[in-house]
Amino acid sequence: MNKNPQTPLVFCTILLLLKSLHANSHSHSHTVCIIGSGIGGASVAHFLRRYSDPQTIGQITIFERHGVVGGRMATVTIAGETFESGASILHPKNYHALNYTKYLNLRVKQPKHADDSLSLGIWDGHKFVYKTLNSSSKLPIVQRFVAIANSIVMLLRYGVFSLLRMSSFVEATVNKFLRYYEGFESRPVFESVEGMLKWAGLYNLTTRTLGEELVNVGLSPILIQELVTVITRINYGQSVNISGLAGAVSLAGSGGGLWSVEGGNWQMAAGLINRSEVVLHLHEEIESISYLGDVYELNSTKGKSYNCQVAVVATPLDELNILFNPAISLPPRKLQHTHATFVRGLLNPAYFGLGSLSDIPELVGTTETADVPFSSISILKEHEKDMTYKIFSREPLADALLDVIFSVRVETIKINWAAYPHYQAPETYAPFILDGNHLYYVNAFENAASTMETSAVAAENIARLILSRLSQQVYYSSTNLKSFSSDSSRLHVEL
Ligand SMILES: Cc1cc2nc3c(=O)[nH]c(=O)nc-3n(C[C@H](O)[C@H](O)[C@H](O)COP(=O)(O)OP(=O)(O)OC[C@H]3O[C@@H](n4cnc5c(N)ncnc54)[C@H](O)[C@@H]3O)c2cc1C
Ligand SMILES: *[C@@H]1O[C@H](CO)[C@@H](O)[C@H](O)[C@H]1NC(C)=O
Ligand SMILES: *[C@@H]1O[C@H](CO)[C@@H](O)[C@H](O)[C@H]1NC(C)=O
Ligand SMILES: *[C@@H]1O[C@H](CO)[C@@H](O)[C@H](O)[C@H]1NC(C)=O
Ligand SMILES: *[C@@H]1O[C@H](CO)[C@@H](O)[C@H](O)[C@H]1NC(C)=O
Ligand SMILES: *[C@@H]1O[C@H](CO)[C@@H](O)[C@H](O)[C@H]1NC(C)=O
Ligand SMILES: CC(=O)N[C@H]1CO[C@H](CO)[C@@H](O)[C@@H]1O
Repeated sequence: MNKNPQTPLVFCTILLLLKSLHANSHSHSHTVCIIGSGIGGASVAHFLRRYSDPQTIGQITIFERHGVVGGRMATVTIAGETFESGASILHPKNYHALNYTKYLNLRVKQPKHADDSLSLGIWDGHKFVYKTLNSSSKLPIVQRFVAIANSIVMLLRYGVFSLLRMSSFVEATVNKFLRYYEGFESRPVFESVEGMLKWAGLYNLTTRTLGEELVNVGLSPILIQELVTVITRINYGQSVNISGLAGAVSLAGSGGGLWSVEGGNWQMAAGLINRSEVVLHLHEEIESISYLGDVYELNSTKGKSYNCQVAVVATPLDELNILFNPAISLPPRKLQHTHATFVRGLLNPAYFGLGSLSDIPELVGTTETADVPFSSISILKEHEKDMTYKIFSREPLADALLDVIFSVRVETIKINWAAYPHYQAPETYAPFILDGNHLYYVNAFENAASTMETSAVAAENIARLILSRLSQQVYYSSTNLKSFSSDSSRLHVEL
């Protein structure tokens, strides 16, 4: 068969050539350190792997100060059952989260209530200014009738046109956001949050407050003061003084088709990290990041030191003491703290001036007033004799106060979240590239809106930004590696 004796030799030469090429390119693969294992950090790792090869991106290391991954996606166990304690709901058009769920074989969980069957009351500290009827009937026809009656009450109070204008404002904003899922041909790599928002037509919404924006589009003042305020207080713990964009995102999170991941949203981060060939360091807090000329040196509180060519900050820096060398400068930003209190027990109807427990709506929202110590109370689960509730508040709830609001309290768990930015209008933004080199900041995007999906969208852009800037660097700095650099510039064009 082997008529040409030279074939084995040629074959060997090719093998050697391939091997040396491989070794060469490997010496040019870049190491990446990511600080934070929330959906932002996990998404950066995922998209770096998806958009590049091992010749470009070598080892990826994620540092997490806590013993679990997921960050603000976390669960709490009360009365033997597990609930989301941080980020809980996803929108039907959160396409990265949907893709993650599919890719990781996780299951979608629908909320226990169809949207029109959840009873809602708006509490102003003295009375319910608005309350849906409670239908205890199991007959579908009765439920349907109650739902219609509730719709009529709502339309009468808030105005048909105001409600329609509100929903078209939200829809228009969601549609603009969908541009971030466009392909690489039409979607550029963004070097700044402003650029990213302007491209999608969302920037102006961050220059005015939600209140101003909604008055502008013609909403009735009562709709803004009641229903809209209830929603921004639940989702961001803040008033309608948040930016129009954060407000639209908040309102979108009160519509239909909402979902979560069965067993906990944190599994998205866990799964992405598991599948992205990441070296994960749990219980390891980074306390300093120093640029040494060609690498970043990350020191941890364990006294260890790690070198990486690319460093990604995937956590809000506002309440951290990471030492940057050289120093970086960020616009001031405060985080809104949300206290999530989980109670197994029974609410006290007398607190709400009501005669019986079943008169208390399943979701109690609140207006913007100093007279209410909480933002919302909702029923997570009805047990045989009592319930599990979730309360959001801006300040911690003292036990003495809880004993006034509840007539029975068997178990209480309190969590203080540094939850999301305290929004303002006009917003200012930290840069995505913190030092002009390869130090990146995913959570600069949180001033636009803070959600699991926006973190994923920002992270996807950061992954593209890293690859695009690395390929430019290689292109300009290595003239001797022709094939590699031309490959990289092609990568740049594709990205
Ligand atoms: C109560 C609450 C309710 C919310 N509800 C929703 C909701 O319904 N839907 C929604 O989409 N979003 C919601 N959000 C917002 C959502 O949780 C966040 O936008 C999102 O999870 C942020 O993800 P991240 O990866 O950017 O940051 P994080 O999840 O905060 O991850 C950062 C990680 O970095 C770690 N870290 C910090 N410093 C260091 C260090 N020096 N060294 C090592 N590790 C470090 C932290 O421990 C953390 O794990 C809610 C948030 C809260 C608090
Ligand atoms: C979701 O996954 C599909 C299939 O892998 C892919 O075609 C699509 O672009 C992904 N969507 C997003 C938003 O990444
Ligand atoms: C945003 O506002 C500027 C200045 O008011 C205006 O010129 C521009 O057209 C607006 N852009 C959008 C998308 O509305
Ligand atoms: C909202 O902003 C207005 C104007 O700055 C201010 O008067 C009002 O007190 C703010 N409301 C809240 C609840 O912060
Ligand atoms: C990690 O992913 C693999 C599949 O790639 C799976 O078999 C394994 O169970 C996963 N491990 C965890 C802890 O999720
Ligand atoms: C980080 O650790 C290294 C090695 O221990 C040390 O030389 C360096 O000074 C440390 N950097 C900072 C900023 O503390
Ligand atoms: C409409 C409706 O079903 N209302 C009920 C709400 O709950 C109270 C207390 O159980 C009942 O008395 C009402 O009839």
